[in-house]
Amino acid sequence: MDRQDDFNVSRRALLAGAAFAGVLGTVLATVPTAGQEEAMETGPAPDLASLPHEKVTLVAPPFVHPHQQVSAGGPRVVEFVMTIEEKELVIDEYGTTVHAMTFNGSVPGPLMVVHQDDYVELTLINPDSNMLQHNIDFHSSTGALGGGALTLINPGEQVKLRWRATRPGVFVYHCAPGGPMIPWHVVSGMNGAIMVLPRDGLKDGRGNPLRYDKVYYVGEQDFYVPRDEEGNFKTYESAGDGYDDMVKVMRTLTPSHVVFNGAVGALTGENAMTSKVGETVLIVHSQANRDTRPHLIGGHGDHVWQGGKFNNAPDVDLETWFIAGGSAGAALYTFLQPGIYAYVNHNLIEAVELGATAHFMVEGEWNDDLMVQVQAPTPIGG
Ligand SMILES: [Cu+2]
Repeated sequence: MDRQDDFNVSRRALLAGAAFAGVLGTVLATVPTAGQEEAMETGPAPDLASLPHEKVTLVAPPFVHPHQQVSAGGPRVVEFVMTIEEKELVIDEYGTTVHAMTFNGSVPGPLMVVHQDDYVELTLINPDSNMLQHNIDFHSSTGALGGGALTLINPGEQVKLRWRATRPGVFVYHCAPGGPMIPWHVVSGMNGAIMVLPRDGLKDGRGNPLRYDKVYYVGEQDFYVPRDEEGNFKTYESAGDGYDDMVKVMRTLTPSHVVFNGAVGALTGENAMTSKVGETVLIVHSQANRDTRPHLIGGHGDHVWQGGKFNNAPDVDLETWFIAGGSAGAALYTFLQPGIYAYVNHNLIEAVELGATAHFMVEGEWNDDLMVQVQAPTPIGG
């Protein structure tokens, strides 16, 4: 078998997931049969012709596309397009490279924003330049494996899915092409989040409106990069070539990297998020695979939806909040002091050794009432 044949076999095997079929594959296989597809097509199609349609252009995290916090009218059909990109990504300062699988080229994929009761209409494109079959499972949607059963596409295909955003909150979406492919694609970067705002905007637990001046989306990603005998991170010709080694690392449940926005340092230094004293920032934080615990060093969570669901009253004045693996959370904070704030996963080993650290660069006037250095460091007794 020459190299080209080898490539073709591995491509076909990966597309079908056949090379990795196991118990999980049987349990979680998502490829619908014709009968299953028919069974899913129940209920009257909504009459959407009279509703306003809005095309939204997605932007790469940590930024978020422009949107209204309070909806000006009734439900809309919000149209998004996402292109799946399999691409090499450098994930740390040592040049460690992975074959990432991405929604729209970024890890995480872009944050989508709609309002409760809007229809989300997504065109998902899997270009022919990709090697693998992909789909999308929206945790915020209802039915058909979160859309996963209706969106499974091969390279060279596109699909359009529509679902109604009935529950307000921040929710994860991720690729889930069946069996062992599911965790592999998710920990290769194929996840993101959607924010479904209440039509009349966010509220505290007493019905008072809460607004933000700025929103940032921080997607946390665990990577499982195999090492060679000398302990150096390995690189592979293709995602498929690295599959067996990567699964061995994945099964240790010990990530080699835990990062924000796809790479160590992607949100620090020159890439820091910015704010000003007096500005209120909403931080949406997702983790599609693993528990995490965000903490803003030197600040707080004024109002935090730890579970990420806006029908629940937010917690107030939190020091650290919990986001369960496979979910997103949202924290609102008004900066009160200038300076550089580290925003971390407060498992500090993951923050400092594995990469889960971001920075906020905050401008403004220092408030001595909140904190002051009463005496500079001097010799003891001086
Ligand atoms: Cu995928």
